[in-house]
Amino acid sequence: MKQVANFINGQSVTTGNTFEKISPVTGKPVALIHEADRATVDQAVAAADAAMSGPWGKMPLAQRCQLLYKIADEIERRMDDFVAVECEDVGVPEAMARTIFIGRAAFLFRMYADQAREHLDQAYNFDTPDGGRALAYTYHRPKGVIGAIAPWNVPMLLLAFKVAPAMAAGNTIVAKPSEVTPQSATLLAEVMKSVGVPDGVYNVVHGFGRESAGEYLTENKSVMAYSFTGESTTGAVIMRAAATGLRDVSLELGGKNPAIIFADANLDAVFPGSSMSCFSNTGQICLSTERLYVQRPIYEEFVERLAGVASAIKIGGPFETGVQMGPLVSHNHREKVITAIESARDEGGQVVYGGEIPEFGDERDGGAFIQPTIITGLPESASFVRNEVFGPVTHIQPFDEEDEAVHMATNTAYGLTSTIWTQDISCGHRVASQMKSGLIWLNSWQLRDLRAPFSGHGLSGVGTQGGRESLEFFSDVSTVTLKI
Ligand code: NAD
Ligand code: 6OH
Repeated sequence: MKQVANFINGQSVTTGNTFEKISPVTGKPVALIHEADRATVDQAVAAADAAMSGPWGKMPLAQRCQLLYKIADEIERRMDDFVAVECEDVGVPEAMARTIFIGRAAFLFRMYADQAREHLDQAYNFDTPDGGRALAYTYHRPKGVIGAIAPWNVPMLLLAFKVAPAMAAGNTIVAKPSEVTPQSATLLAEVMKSVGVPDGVYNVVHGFGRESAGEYLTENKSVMAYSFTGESTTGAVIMRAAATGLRDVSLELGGKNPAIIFADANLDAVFPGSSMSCFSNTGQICLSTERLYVQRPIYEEFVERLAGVASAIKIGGPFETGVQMGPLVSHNHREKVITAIESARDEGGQVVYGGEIPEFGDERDGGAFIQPTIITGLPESASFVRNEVFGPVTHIQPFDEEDEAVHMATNTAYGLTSTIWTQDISCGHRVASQMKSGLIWLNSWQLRDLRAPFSGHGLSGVGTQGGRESLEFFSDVSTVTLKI
């Protein structure tokens, strides 16, 4: 079987301890992953630390940026290889892997190269109290070794959100991909090597969280900051570990994202938009919508039509013609989603569509598939309405007045994204101004300029990602002031 090794100081590093990567499409093992023990993780951090004092640490910004461009080019040249491993690991339809998972990841390496040149240093001249002038300018220095701990839902893109700005700002990296999706981070190591990134700048360690590579990485005090994407509870554990030595954290965490659909909305746009926001990547996108609030005059029609859209979604493996939705990422995760749907039934919810495991009559029956699922009739206090499920599930609730919708939409400890559908521009902006979330969409979903800031409020995160914001996180800044 295919073996996936760690990557340290430019070399593949195998360990005596392997675990299986199981296909979410068939349930069969597809690769053996070499789990890093504490000594292997420490070796990766030491390599990253040493690389800060090597050619990388002395490389001028412009040259670093040229390397980032080459990485983007090489990712695109090897697009088919990346798409193959993301499809194998996640089970996502090929077209989505190509455009979002890998296409956007390549884009990020170019974007951060441009942004680093534009934003890293600033200068101000100003009046002094004695009537003279002074000049203040900044140095942005890399923080050092960055621990990049990534989730399984959009593996390459979410890793690139960390690695590209961290490298643009001159840092070195130890990446810990999810144990469920280990392959694209390892393929990225091949890219780094082939374009001439100095050894030790980008390292990969494989393994789990607790008592494995993730925890060992958070316990190594030579790591100066952690960029983490994953569950809110894991974020809290990492923040606690990073407090030792006062190391910095950037946390992109879970969500329970609402959409408010007003009766005047353009329904021709709302249905494809809502279907995408609830079901694309099998609901496993942090930006996904799990709560829909629909104004009463269109509520009945809306539920019926969305159920129709959900029932027409073609479910299957990544490379099947016309497939729109793949499996969940793993059988473990499907158990969690099924448990959440059962809890919704127990709490009085009606499953309007879905909730079942589809039958194919072939090897896909061994996979982790589930139907897109629409539920109605739950109180706001129900666990299904309050807690993130992270599957192709949504709850639809009617509302009468704007204030009521705003109240229900914001009645959550999370604050990642909100979506508003209305043709009344004033209403749209009024409601947007009251949403407590990092991203707010009006009449669209997932439309992003990746230079724009993105932060999670409340349980959804700590810190802000974006062009300038990410570069700031990965830098230590000094201000030099000179009296002229
Ligand atoms: P997770 O928290 O289980 O795991 C994320 C990563 O952390 C994995 O690499 C895992 O091995 C590692 N990890 C787990 N425990 C650890 C520990 N104690 N110490 C160090 N590392 C540890 O999350 P997941 O299940 O992989 O991802 C799904 C979650 O991620 C969802 O909650 C989703 O909302 C969230 N997410 C958020 C965003 C965002 O931008 N806000 C984006 C994508 C996913
Ligand atoms: C978290 O899952 C974020 C995903 C981001 C995107 O899919 C995107 O396209 O920006």
